[in-house]
Amino acid sequence: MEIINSQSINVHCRLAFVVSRFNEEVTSKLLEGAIERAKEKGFANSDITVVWVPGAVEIPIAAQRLALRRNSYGAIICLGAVIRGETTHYDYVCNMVSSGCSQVAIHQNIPVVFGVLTTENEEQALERCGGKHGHKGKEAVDTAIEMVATLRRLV
Ligand code: INI
Repeated sequence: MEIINSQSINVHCRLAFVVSRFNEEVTSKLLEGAIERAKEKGFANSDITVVWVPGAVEIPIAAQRLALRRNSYGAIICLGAVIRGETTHYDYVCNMVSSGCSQVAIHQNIPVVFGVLTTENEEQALERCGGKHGHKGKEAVDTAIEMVATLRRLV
């Protein structure tokens, strides 16, 4: 029996973050926690690239460009916050960012971690970046590391 389970296996690679500026109060917290977790896991500043984009809709094209820098990054971590209360095109924004990120992952063969919050209001978003619902930025880094380790074994 072959079982591949790379949970809590550490890896070394470079990490790229794409972060949207829309709802920056939330996304800056996502990024701060994510970088903190990466440092805890042994990543140095020189291992980390951060690209800011205007909104969640712009995340996939930046992720795609990063993926096209072949073998530069083990994973691309996308961080954003789409809040229904502030937009009438919430569903369009959610669909564009989620399907765009998964297309980059599949077509460019690189883990693209979806750390984009989709919530009804800002309070729910803040609860997910260091509040009672944990920290989705930190979880995104954990997911990235596990997927890099797993995919290294699936060659
Ligand atoms: N972008 C977000 O990241 N979050 C939002 O909640 C949001 N709202 O509310 O509209 C949002 N809109 C901007 C969008 O991502 C694009 O930047 C814009 O449509 C230009 O393409």
